Amino acid sequence: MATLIKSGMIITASETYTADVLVEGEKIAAIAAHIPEMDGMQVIDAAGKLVMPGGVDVHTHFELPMFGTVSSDDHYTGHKAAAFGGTTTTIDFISQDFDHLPDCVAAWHKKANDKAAIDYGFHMNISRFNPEIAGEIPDLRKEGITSLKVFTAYNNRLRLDDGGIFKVMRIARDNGMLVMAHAENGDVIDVLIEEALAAGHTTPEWHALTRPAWGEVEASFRVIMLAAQAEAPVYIVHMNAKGEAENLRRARAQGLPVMGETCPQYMFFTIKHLRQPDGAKWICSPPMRSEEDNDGIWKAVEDGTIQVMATDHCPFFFDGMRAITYEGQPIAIPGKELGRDDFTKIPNGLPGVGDRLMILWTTGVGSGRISPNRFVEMTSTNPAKIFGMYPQKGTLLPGSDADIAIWDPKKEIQYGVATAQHRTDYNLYEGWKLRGVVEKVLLRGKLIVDGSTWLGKRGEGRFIKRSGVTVL
Ligand code: DUC
Ligand code: ZN
Ligand code: ZN
Repeated sequence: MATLIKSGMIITASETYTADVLVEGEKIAAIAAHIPEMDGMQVIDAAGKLVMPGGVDVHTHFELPMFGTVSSDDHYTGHKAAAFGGTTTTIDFISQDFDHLPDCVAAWHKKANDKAAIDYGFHMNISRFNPEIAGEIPDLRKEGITSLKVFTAYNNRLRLDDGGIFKVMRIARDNGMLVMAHAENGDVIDVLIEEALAAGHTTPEWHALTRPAWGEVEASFRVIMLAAQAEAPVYIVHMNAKGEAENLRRARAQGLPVMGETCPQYMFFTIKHLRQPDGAKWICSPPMRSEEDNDGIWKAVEDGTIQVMATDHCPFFFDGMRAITYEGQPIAIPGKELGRDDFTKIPNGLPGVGDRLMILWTTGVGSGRISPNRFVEMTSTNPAKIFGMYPQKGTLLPGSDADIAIWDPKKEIQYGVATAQHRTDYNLYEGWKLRGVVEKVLLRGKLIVDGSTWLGKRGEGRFIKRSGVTVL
């Protein structure tokens, strides 16, 4: 069936104009000032509304095992929450749980395939490295996986040493792949955690105090210098410290192929939130930092230093002993209460995949800090370009997938756990007043969100095989 979206204000990364959008099948067929209505077309009147490409969130962790529990959104519930927030594509991280990479990939497909309700791709974590793994990395391209995540922290679990990271970067360079880096100083963190626990410090704020911003500044600089030596591009995930953004700015000014991502939580929250009685809600890694760091990240968002706004969506219940109702059924999943007496046992991660766009619209566009085009660039176009999905995803062009979010720019809501669709019992933005709300969402031409009605289905999301990456 064809769908005609009439008279909306089209916003892309580069343009703003009023037009009609014709969708035929799964694709955008035409965009023009006036497209005649034909018999049998579904017509959506978008006069006074904004029409934007569906969001692309390249950093999620659905159903991720951690500390004896699992992140509480799976590839269905997380996709549904994303869709209600205007996001139509996500990229999740495959854990290196088996000796061989193809087995790891197969396991993640098994988790996602029947559940996926929006389109999705995968990055591969490289958390153990040896000659056999080195030989398997290039074959990931045949699987449509062109990005690899490495860690400078989580000693004895996920971390590679500098030599390993350097080798992975060279393999990526030679095969047109992109290394993504989680940059904290794992050695210092381990020393500080041991000392904190020995001194009897068990509360959530110690999560932040044992992961200092200086470690992030140092590790991001190290990662950039490793990439320079490997003559490879690198993408730094979840940037949160002012000095880290300064590293990125300087490296880019020097012409190095370095890119960065941040997430909304690092623009609004600080260690003060961890000191609240419900501070565990804000525990994720890297941690919340200071107001100065928030400002430094905002500045890097405003001046173009940071290319991508993602989420690191990895939710846990605040009180996993108390059930919530999800799609009419009670459900409780162990969560933050696991670390009530010890901050090192609090599962790391936050909800965010459904919040990202509406929070950034109000705080960024609504306040005049960023333009609507920059908003689309950071949340949809740049992530699609960098991770090899553009122009299939990330824009509104004839031939692109008809992944479209229609927004009511005037509608005001009070946001919170009751509004967001994540499968968890809290929301970081509880009570925030938002102006500009996602109203309808199409995934490849199919209406999956219509106001508060969910029309999407498990299994209708499609795996996106990516063929390359782009350095911006
Ligand atoms: N950080 C988190 O807080 N959770 C999941 C993974 C990560 O890097
Ligand atoms: Zn990370
Ligand atoms: Zn992450």
